[in-house]
Amino acid sequence: MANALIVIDVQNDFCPGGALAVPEGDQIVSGINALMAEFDTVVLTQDWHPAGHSSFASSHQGKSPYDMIDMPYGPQVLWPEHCVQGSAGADFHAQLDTSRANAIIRKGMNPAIDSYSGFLENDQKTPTGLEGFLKKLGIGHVTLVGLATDFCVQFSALDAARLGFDVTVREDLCRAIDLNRSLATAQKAMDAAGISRI
Ligand code: VGL
Ligand code: ZN
Repeated sequence: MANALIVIDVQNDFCPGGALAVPEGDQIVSGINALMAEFDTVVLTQDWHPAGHSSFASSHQGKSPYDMIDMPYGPQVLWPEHCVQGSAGADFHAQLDTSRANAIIRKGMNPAIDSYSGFLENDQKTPTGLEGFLKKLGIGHVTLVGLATDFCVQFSALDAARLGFDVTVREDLCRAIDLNRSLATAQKAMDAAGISRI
């Protein structure tokens, strides 16, 4: 079975200086570029929200970033405004080698639903098309890297495992937000799903 590398959300807003900066988020870029050479298929995901997206604290009166709210699909963390479509913050990190990407999957475009995973939106129902893209290419194993380990990488990895892919997360090429021990919680969930963390 063929392998694919999935590079999650290596975008300016998730790097130091960005709107939702992940500590050391920029330090994984050169390692990811080098790893691309080992894969025939490379997919990049790009968080791509319309202005006023429902995951932004600023879209909810009286709410602050990192508060929780109940959405129709379940609990949701509220974030600073980030990765707004067409903004510099939504661009890939300038050093990321985007020339190797077979596909770029954009997510979080529905104003009413957040999307951490590259496969399914947070309602756990609406597909992005990534599953079909990979399966049509005969890909059975996916390796994930990127930002952030405990949100978009974790949810992409769990969906990939649920959809029948063998999944490896290269934790050395990921960095975490770590809100309320979310990194340890994510690691436990990934272990329980049979995902290899290396
Ligand atoms: C992400 C929070 C909000 C991520 C995206 O890429 O991990 N986190 N949107
Ligand atoms: Zn987002």
